Amino acid sequence: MHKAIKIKTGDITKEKVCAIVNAANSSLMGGGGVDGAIHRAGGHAILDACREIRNSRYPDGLPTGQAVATTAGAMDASYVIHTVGPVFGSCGSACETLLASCYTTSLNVALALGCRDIAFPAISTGIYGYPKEEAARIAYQSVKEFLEEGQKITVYFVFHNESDKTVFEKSIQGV
Ligand code: AR6
Repeated sequence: MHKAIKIKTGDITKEKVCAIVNAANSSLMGGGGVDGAIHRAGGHAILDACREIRNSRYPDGLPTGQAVATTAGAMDASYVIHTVGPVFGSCGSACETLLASCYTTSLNVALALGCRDIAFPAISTGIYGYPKEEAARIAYQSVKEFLEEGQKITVYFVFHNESDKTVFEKSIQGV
């Protein structure tokens, strides 16, 4: 395990880190899963900021694999970084690249904001149906490679329950 990578269980909305990542959809207008939890915990300031981003930068929606930052509103984190994971089965072999891009693009956005720590949920593994084992390998590999380039940021993988955490830990053995 890379020393700047930490794995834990919990509710990502409670993380006291510079940036938490949201597994959003391209509308940026909220949804279920972790997206719903983040908007509920952070309050309307997040939706207001997302509307502004849609109007100014992404009138057609945030493309899959990209990431943008907003305030974290009432949460302890300073920022929410919204990224759009691939819907499993919708993009063939490109899905892997797109999922890896969610992690690396979010990390670059966090660094540009001056963040030295960031928390990720398991992007695309809920409503978007990505197999957890495969998503784990892609997530870990992309973050590990990013850190090996010398970037200084601590990365938390936050799982909603113990069994998802165990699947992740087993899946990244040998990666
Ligand atoms: N803290 C940490 N992880 C969580 C939390 C939480 N509070 N809540 C859920 N998870 P999902 P997706 C885990 O479905 O698959 C939304 O409607 C959950 O157990 O939130 O990328 C968006 O608007 C799962 O492992 O995201 C999009 O339309 C992981 O977060 C769509 O869902 C991701 O599950 C995105 O689907």
